[in-house]
Amino acid sequence: MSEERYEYAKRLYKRLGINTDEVLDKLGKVSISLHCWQGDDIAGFENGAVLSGGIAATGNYPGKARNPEELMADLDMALLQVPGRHKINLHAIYAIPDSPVERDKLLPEHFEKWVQFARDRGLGLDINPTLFSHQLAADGLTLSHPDENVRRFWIDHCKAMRHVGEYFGKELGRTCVNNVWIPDGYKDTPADRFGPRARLKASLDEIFSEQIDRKYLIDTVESKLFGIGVESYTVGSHEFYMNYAANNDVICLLDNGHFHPTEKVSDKIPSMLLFSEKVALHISRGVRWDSDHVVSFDDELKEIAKEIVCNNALNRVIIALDYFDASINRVAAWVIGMRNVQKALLYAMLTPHDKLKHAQDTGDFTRLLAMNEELKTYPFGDIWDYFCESRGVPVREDWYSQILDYEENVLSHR
Ligand code: RNT
Ligand code: ZN
Repeated sequence: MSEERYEYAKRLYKRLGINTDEVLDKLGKVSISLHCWQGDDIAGFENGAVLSGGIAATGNYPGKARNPEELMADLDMALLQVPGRHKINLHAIYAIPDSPVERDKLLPEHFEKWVQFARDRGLGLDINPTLFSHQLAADGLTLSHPDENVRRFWIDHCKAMRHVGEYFGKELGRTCVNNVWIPDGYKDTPADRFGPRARLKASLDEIFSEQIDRKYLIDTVESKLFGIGVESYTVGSHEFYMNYAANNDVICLLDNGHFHPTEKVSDKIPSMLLFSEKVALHISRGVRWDSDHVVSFDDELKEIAKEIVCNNALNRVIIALDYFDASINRVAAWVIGMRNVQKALLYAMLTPHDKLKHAQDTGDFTRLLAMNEELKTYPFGDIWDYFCESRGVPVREDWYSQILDYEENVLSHR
């Protein structure tokens, strides 16, 4: 069905110098890390701790995953609606040990079931130490805590998780990304801004001191502007981590919900690419104070994709999703975000960058604006439909009826 429309659209894009067959080939190879925590509102399998760390999933849509089996089944259902081969992003609290294990004692074997899951499906795995939802993070401080014993626990946890990540990389033959995000900060104006950052720096130095083959594990550090309850000061700010990454063998992770509302991650990407080999992203959607709405196919997402694609940086920008919406069907939330990131990448690939760049460099801004506006009504959707159809996933909103069936037959019985 969509083939006819594709052939027509293909000719239009060809006139712009774009080979859509090549584009689809390229798009099919882009791997996105799907965050497991959208499936259960970041609850994890430890049973007990409530979500903390200045983040919150709001809403109580029925059917959330309550155990590993349910979460895996939900992930399967989501991935059926998404073209391509991707990765699953795990957090330490999603370990599956036979009996409870403290976070600083977690071992690769506690994640064996995830490796099995990933291997059976040709997926990769990424990991995050969990430095929240725990009694030793109850005051909102972890790696920057003034108490050395608290810092020790979290340092050991982060070290343990690097070994888990190395194991993922070795077992699955795909480099694992280990991302450190901490909630540390203060609600009100701190007396000392320097001390906590000095302690965080020392903690990170110890965590990353062990050399692990970059073939298996890449370390990223994620900054943030503020969180609920930590409005005045965040230890792990963007300046802190950008400098830390520049001086150490780790990579900056930019979450586009973690900056001032008018500050754009799309604009940061080219600057980062000039100075470091790689940059990592948590693609999210900020709405006022919140940074975790389901990713929409909006202007900023398109700009982010443009900076990745037109700077030829698909191999240098590590793409992961990060949001948690508990007010809608959680499986649908995954599908919407994944498909939107792919659409944005496709949209960027269908843009004649050379022509637009030429207009900019020759000062022909009228042509630039005219072209950019006309491109918006090119038959991008026909290319997207064909991509879905040719990769064996539902075309357009057809995926939604599958999710509705799943909701009726599975989710509603939980
Ligand atoms: C929080 C950070 C962080 C978390 C996940 C659960 O503001 O974005 O990435 O969302 O680790
Ligand atoms: Zn994030």
